[in-house]
Amino acid sequence: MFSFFRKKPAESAPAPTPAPARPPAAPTDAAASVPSAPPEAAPAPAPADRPGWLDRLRSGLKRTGQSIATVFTGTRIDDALYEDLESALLMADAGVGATQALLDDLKRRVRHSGATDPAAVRGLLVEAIAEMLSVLERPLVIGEHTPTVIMVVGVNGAGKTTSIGKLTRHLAESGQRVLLAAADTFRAAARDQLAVWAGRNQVEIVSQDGGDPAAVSFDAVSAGRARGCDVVLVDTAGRLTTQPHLMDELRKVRRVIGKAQEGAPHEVLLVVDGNTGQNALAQAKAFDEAVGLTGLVITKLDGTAKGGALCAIAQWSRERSSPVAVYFIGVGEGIEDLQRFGAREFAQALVS
Ligand SMILES: Nc1nc2c(ncn2[C@@H]2O[C@H](COP(=O)(O)OP(=O)(O)OP(=O)(O)O)[C@@H](O)[C@H]2O)c(=O)[nH]1
Ligand SMILES: [Mg+2]
Repeated sequence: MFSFFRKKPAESAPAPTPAPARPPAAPTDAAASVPSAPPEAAPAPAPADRPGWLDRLRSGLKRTGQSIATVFTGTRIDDALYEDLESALLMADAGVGATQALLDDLKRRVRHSGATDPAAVRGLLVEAIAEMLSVLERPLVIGEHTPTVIMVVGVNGAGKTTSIGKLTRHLAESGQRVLLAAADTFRAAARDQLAVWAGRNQVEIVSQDGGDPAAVSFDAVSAGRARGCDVVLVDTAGRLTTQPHLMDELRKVRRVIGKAQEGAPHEVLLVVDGNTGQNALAQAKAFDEAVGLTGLVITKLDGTAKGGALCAIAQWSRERSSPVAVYFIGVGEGIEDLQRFGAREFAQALVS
């Protein structure tokens, strides 16, 4: 059965310990706290939801897929087919390295299978892409730590706050006690936006009027520990990777979270706009260098011609000592439009 995330019980189930002391900060306003159901009650989203979002992914990636699919409309498997495929993959932002690796793998599969029909080669391409992307498929694990602290980063407008809102819905519906940290302190509107999601999902939020993002994060993680929350989600301000002082600020947030809870944050998620194309890889590398990523969320896949960029990200992820996962993909603005990433589903949608 499909599950949105994996719940792992804490090894020694530590009782919530008092948070370390910090010099007094600006007042914190916490919204209503709703008692949560036991974690064991965690239901997965109804499988009936799946076709809807898959259709949206398919139609979103159509612009990527059409150019790839037209490669296989001929009658012969020849050099021209492979050349056209190479161009189509590059146009879809798969990148030079991943494109070459896919072509080599595909040719090997064609030889092995003895395929003579371009339509069969298309099926083999789906297999090759699915295998390449499989390194990115891993569920987000909640429950190894209390709370599990998830820091969310990315460039401006990537979809961080919206993705946090949607993820909160899934977590809250599964009986997880969630606390949101409004560490985007640049704009009051950012705080308000997160507060709307907190209200919608009836979860707690820690925010400050103005103030320092690291201080808000510290307060939130400390509050999460003291209140026995399962998950603390830290929303940070969008930033360009080319602005060193903003990347330094993010490093500080990460460091200070570690002071509030040893070993935290447990996940550092980069939210990437699916329309970003090849630049997605550059973003991943820059944020990884600054704060050490554990996973990605790719948003706006309901309308992009750049879906191939995931192949480039998969190649990069595979080269790391601990591969970065794509935990979720966003296929729309609605609350149900955040879904777990599936390599095969994605490969099929990309080549359909
Ligand atoms: N179509 C579509 N729109 C999305 C998706 N995810 C987010 N959006 C939209 O993208 C816009 C920006 O989303 P935010 O969540 O505010 O982005 P952000 O990264 O928090 O932005 P900043 O905090 O300003 O850096 C909003 O209009 C969202 O509704 C998605 O998966 N599909
Ligand atoms: Mg935001």
